[in-house]
Amino acid sequence: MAITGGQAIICALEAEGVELVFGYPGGAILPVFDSLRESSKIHYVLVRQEQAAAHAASGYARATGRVGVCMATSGPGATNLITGIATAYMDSIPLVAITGQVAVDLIGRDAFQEVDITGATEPFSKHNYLVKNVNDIPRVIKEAFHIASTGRPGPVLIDIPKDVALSSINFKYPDTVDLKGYKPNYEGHPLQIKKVVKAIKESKKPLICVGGGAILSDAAQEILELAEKVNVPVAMTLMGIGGFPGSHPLNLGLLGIYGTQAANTAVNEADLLLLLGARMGDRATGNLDKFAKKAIIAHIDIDPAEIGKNVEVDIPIVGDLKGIVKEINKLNADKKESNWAEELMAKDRLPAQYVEGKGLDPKEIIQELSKMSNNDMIVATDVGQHQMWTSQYYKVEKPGTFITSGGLGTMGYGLPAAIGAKMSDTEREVLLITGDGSFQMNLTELATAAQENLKMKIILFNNSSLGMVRELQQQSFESRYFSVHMTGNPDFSKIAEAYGLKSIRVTDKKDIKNALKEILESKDGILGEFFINLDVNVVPYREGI
Ligand SMILES: Cc1ncc(C[n+]2csc(CCOP(=O)(O)OP(=O)(O)O)c2C)c(N)n1
Repeated sequence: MAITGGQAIICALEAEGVELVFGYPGGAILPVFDSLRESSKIHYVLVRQEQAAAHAASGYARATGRVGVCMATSGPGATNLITGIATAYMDSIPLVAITGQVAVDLIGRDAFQEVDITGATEPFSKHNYLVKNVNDIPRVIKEAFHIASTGRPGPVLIDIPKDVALSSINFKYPDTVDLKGYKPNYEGHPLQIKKVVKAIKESKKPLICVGGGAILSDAAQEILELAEKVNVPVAMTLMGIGGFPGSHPLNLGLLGIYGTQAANTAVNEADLLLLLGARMGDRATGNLDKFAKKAIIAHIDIDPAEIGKNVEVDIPIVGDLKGIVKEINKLNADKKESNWAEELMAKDRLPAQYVEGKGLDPKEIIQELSKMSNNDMIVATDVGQHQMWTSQYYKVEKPGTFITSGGLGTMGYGLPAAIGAKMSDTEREVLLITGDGSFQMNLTELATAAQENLKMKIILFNNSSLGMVRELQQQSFESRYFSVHMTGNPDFSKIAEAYGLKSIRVTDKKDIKNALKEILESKDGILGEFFINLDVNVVPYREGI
């Protein structure tokens, strides 16, 4: 039976098992939306700005491991998606973004709301398509989901001209994908795996560094087995948080410029460094000339382009982390007698920076929260000091329960990503930790949460500043503060109230625990605003990196 291109898109999404689409309408995408309206299988979520649709799809993807889907119209709708697509690309998050486009014969003629979105997103999408023939729709959607979710995951954009979505097609969804030149390699080379095991056996000071690939490849259990079996300490990158239990005695914490002294010293002293699904960006390595100079470095990653890109590698292995670590575990490297990094761990990892009397201590709030909350709760953050304090002091125990923009560092990511995570399972506890700067970037999404009846829990660290930038100005520009004072901040409790959320304001140290208890136990949506000390910095150490 012939259906329209718009209907074909929705049938294809249904065939992919899509249950949620986040989007915003406009003229060019209307033929698709008209079919989306009729779907009984897909729940559609209208956001308040397209960027949030991409972030929400990303939050959903991170919480579920499935492909997130967002939709927008042509021109400004599509360009508003860009930040979300780039954010997902940098963190290897599987997304399919569908945009409307002007009719095929208008392309290139500066038609109303025309923008070359495939050209614009080319450098930061895993792949993209401009579909000029309605008969290509089933194949393109099948390929898009395959590309987004296999190998190293990432965002794929599909641009659909309006006339294509209105044309008719005899719909048949393909069962298989055949993409020449795209065959991700999952099996690690057996000889390389043997080399790693030999290196582990010979090492006296082995160290594991876990990256986001551990979560994407669902390898946390295998990594735990390896670490415990051989007694190897574990450091992690920001994206690796959750890839190894936060309170495990072998966990050294975050690596890099915002990392712990223990993790950074361990990298300097290790004689073997196993990089597991970590792309070793500059924030994780610090000064490359000093990075892991005493170590043999083995790097396991699904993306061959990552191996040797930043850090020189002695034993490269391309393939799926989960399967490869399983193989390493089978080859039985003996247990090391001593945990060589124990002494490092015993040291205070991140000394208190608190100055009494000028607002609350963020470290204390996060540490209390970590103690009081359950392991299943998803914590999403925005970007800034609060993000780093959360990654330093909140003990994330399980993969997929820490959602943050690591690679692009996108302020405004937190709220829509938390909404996406919450939409994946509304019974699930989801808590957003944000700053007054980041929160204001996308706080209109509180309306999306209200519309979906989501009981959002939000902790807002209010320092009336763009704290992270202020800290950089303090350290590198002799405290010449500029453009970091958030004068004109609204009364956030009134904002919360306006969107139907309860709110509490915390200014006194003695109220921290009760406030956190109230937030954690709340069955309604709640915003807890903590007035924190502006003089607390994130960077405690720069030595050793
Ligand atoms: C979209 C975007 N614009 C600018 C920045 C640069 N930036 C990084 S952190 C930061 C300040 C964040 O302030 P806030 O959300 O209040 O968090 P705090 O650092 O105070 O905890 C800024 C401006 C960014 N990361 N993202």
